[in-house]
Amino acid sequence: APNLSTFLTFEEILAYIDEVSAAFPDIVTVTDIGTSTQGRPLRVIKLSNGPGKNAIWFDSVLHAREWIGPPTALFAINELTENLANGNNQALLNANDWYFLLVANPDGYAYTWSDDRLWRKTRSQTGGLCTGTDPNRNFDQFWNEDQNSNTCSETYPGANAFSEPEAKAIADFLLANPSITAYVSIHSYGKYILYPWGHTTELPPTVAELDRVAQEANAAIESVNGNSYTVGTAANVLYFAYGTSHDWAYAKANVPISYTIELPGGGLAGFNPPASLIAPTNAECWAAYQVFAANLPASR
Ligand code: 0X9
Ligand code: ZN
Repeated sequence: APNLSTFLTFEEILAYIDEVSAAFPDIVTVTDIGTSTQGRPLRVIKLSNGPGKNAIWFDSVLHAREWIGPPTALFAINELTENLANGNNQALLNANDWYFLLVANPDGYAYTWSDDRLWRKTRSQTGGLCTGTDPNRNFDQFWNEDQNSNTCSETYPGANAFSEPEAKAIADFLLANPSITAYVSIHSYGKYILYPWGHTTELPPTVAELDRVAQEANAAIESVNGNSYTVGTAANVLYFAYGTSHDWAYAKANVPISYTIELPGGGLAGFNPPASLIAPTNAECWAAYQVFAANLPASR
């Protein structure tokens, strides 16, 4: 089982992926969908017990400092492998496939362990004064509509769309795998369930469905610890952002169920909660992740 009593380094997360894939070879497939700027694998773990199913995708720590995300994905993986006998977990695995990119920005994540706990961006050279691009501003839909060319900005979108291999790898994989009909990007912090659009306050064509599923997910969250997340379009309930992954997945990969979830904060800066927050967050997130998975379209 993964160690969920503490935060895990990139290497520890890779070691757990090895462990679970060795223990459950009939269920687990491991694929490197790309390589980070500094050469780290973008390693995806797929859980499946049969062909021909639609799938839900999760990524975490696209923003390096948002450490509370990976534990929630590790918890889900554990439920769908080691804990299959518990509750309805077998039914969840029978119903659809599950993909997890646990460390979407491994260079940044490693840097938050070694140098700067609050680093957010990638670690690529920009050619400008500062290092790093925001991978969640680097997707090629609505990219850089706010015309941000400041390399020192925490939301620097890159010299061009998909300059970052971390963003490009997610996009290529979603396009190559149309069975993925739900996209969930796990972030922190603030307790939000956000859906498109983030680049405009206009509502997306399927807002009724996106809102229904998000409200249901929030109701599931509320029933666990009493926390309540704010639900709505990203631009309306949080702020504008351009070139984000959830807008891209919805608009360019035609993924109908597309969310960014902002988990609870903690610690001085909000991004460094104590390890004691892992267990309650895992419990409420697992409730929400099941709701997302239960709402995959039958086909598309
Ligand atoms: O700014 C982001 O990329 C996300 N928030 S975070 O604090 N984790 O950095 C929110 C992205 C959601 N989309 C929009 N707000 N448009
Ligand atoms: Zn984030």
